Amino acid sequence: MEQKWFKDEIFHYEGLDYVEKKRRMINMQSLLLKKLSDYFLEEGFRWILPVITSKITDPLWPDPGSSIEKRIEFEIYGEKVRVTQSMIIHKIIVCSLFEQKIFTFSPNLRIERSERRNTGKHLYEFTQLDFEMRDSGSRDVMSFVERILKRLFKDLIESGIYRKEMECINEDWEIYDSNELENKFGKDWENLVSGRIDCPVWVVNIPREFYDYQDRITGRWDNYDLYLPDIGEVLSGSRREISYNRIIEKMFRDGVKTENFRILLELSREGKLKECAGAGIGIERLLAWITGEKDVSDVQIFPRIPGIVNYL
Ligand code: ASN
Repeated sequence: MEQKWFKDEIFHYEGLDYVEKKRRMINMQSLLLKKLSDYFLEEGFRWILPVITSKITDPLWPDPGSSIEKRIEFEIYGEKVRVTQSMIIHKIIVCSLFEQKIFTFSPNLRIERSERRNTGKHLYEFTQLDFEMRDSGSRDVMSFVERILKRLFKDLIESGIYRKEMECINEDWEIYDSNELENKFGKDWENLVSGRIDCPVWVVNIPREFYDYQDRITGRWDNYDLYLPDIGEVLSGSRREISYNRIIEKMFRDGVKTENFRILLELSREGKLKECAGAGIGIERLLAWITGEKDVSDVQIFPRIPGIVNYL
């Protein structure tokens, strides 16, 4: 594939308009990062730096929403390491062993299939505001998220940045079960929901990776995603699975290799994993939603569109 400077070489052809657009985006990005980090720090979270390479990363499997075509693995110092797909395992460990509440702005590399280049919602490199809370459950995380996002919307409206749906700050956001949505919209519910809502909505009980808590008897998943109008899923998280037997059982069920998760398994066998819950907010999607950009890559200074490798 021919290499590009930026998407459509717009940087060369559209000159100043393009530069001005990117500058506005950088300003908004800077404002958003400042506000979010202020809210987290004020709520008592500790800010940690991200990891880029590790022997352990999120398997992103099984997950109905994922389309990973390649997991990046290489050798350093004679050891095989992976590039972070999400810091989920690190978050659970830090939260269990060291600090009650933590957050990080974590770059994630997810080599999505090229077919996703036109969705306007997928990137092969993006950043999540990933956080974790000890002694907490789903309700705690969901109400915390509503609190900070409503605060953000209110602050944005006050600074003259407006979207109609930002007015959804005086009500509780609705909660739908993924089964209910599948019955209503079919298997493709994830892509249809965002076009049919006027306020942010929660979707719960979504079958996916071993680290999300699943009730052994009912089979119900204690997890949640937040959908925003137009842009779709902007946050995903769960109460965590900390029981050694359950983690092992689910890894076998899903064909996830246990040797890749040795430390996590040791800690859970020794009873050192604490009850915790958390989530990750997709920064680029949130920014695209706030600015009304149709394509999430437009908010990146150096776009990372699936299937397209730029010069920068
Ligand atoms: N950040 C998500 C969580 O906290 C995990 C992910 O990105 N796959 O559950």
